Amino acid sequence: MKEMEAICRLFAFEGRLIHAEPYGCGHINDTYCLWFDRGGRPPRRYILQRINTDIFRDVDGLMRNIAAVTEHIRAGLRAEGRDDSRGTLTVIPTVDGGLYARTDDGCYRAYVFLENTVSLQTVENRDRFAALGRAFGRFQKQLADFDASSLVETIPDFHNTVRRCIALEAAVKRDAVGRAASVAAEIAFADAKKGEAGVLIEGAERGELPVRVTHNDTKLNNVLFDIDSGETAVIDLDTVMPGLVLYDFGDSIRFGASTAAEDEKDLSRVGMDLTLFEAYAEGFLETCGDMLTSAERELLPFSARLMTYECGVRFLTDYLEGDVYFKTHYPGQNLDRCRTQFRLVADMEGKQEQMRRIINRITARL
Ligand code: ADP
Ligand code: GN1
Ligand code: MG
Repeated sequence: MKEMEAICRLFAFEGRLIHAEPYGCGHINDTYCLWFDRGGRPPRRYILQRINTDIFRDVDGLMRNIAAVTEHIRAGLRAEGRDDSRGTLTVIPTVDGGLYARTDDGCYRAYVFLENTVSLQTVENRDRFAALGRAFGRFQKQLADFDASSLVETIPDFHNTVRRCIALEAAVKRDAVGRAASVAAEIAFADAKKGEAGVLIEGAERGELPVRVTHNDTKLNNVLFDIDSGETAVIDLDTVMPGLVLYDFGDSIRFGASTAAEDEKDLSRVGMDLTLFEAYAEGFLETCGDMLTSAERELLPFSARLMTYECGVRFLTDYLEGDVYFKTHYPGQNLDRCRTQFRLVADMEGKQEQMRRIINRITARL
C-alpha cells in the first residue's frame, strides 16, 4: 500500500487512495483497480497499469499512440453527439502533465475507470458477439481517417505469421527448458501448417491488402460493455498500429467464437461455433463492411484460421522458452492454450466453406 501510495502521488488523481487490488484477466500488463475517497462525495475508481516494458520497448511512442487515437475517437463521438467520456479510454495525466510515470520499478499509466461496464471472458449469447463485431467495426470506421503512418509500431512484426513460425523454429532448436521432446506433436502440427503463414503479410507487401489503423488484439475482454445500455468501449490500445483489418476480424473469432476457454484441457469441447461466427461477421460488416475491398472480404474466413494458428504458434513458442511472455497461472497453461488453438484451426479447416457462404450472404445484403 505504501508503494502504491507513492506511485499514486505521481498522477493527477482526485482524492485519497483507500484501496488497491490486482484487476482483470489480461495476459500482458499488471493491472490494478484503485479506490479513492473524495471526502463526502462518492469514491472514485481508477485503473493503474504497470506497462510490460519487456514487450513494449518504446513506452513514449506507445503512450503517444494511445493519446492520439483516443483523442481522435473522442472527437468523432462528440461530432456524433454521443457521450465522449465513456466510448473510449481516458488517460489520467501525471502531476507534471506526462502520459505515464517512470519509477525504479517500471512504467505506470492510469485511466479513468469505466464504471457500470463488464469485460467478458466468454460470450453468453449471439447478440453479445454481434455487439463485439459492431464495436470493432465501428473502431475501424472511427479511425479510417486517422493517419496510420503517424503511429509507432509498438511491437514490430506483431502479426507477421511467417516471423512467428521462424521464432518457433528457433525456440525448438534452443529448447531452453528441455520441453521440445514432450511437444513433438504440437511442433509437427505447426510445421505442417506453416505453408499458408505468408498469405496475409505477403498480400500486404504486394499492395493487394490495404494497411489501415487496426487494434490487433481484438479479444472479447478488450471491449467493455455498458451493463444497462450494452454500449461498448474498445480498450487495451497498446497494439493499435498500422495493420490489416483481417487481423482484427480473425483474432476476435479466434477467442470469442470458440466453444471453450482458451486454456480448456478437454479438447473435445473445443470448436468454432458457426452461429457465433455469423453473429460477429454481421456486426462487423454492418458497421465497416462498406470500407472493405473484395480481397479483404474473401479472406475473412481464412483470417480466423490464420490468427488462431499464429496464436497457437506463439503459445507454443512461449512454452518452449519457459513461459516468459504471456502471464500464466499454472505450469503448462501455455501448452493448454496452444492445444486449444490448434484444435480450433483443425475445426475451422472443415468449416471454411460454410464460413465463406455466411460471408457471401452477409456481403450480398450490404
Ligand atoms: P492487458 O494488456 O494485460 O490485457 P488490459 O488493458 O486489457 O491489459 O486490461 C486488463 C483488464 O482490465 C481488461 O480486460 C478489463 O477487464 C480491465 N480494464 C482495463 N482498463 C479498464 C478501464 N478503463 N475501466 C474498467 N476496466 C478496465
Ligand atoms: C495477449 O493482452 P491480452 O491478454 O489482451 C496478447 C495477444 C494474444 C492474447 C492471447 C500484446 O492479449 O496478442 O492474442 O494475449 N497481447 C500481446 O490471449 O501480445
Ligand atoms: Mg487485454
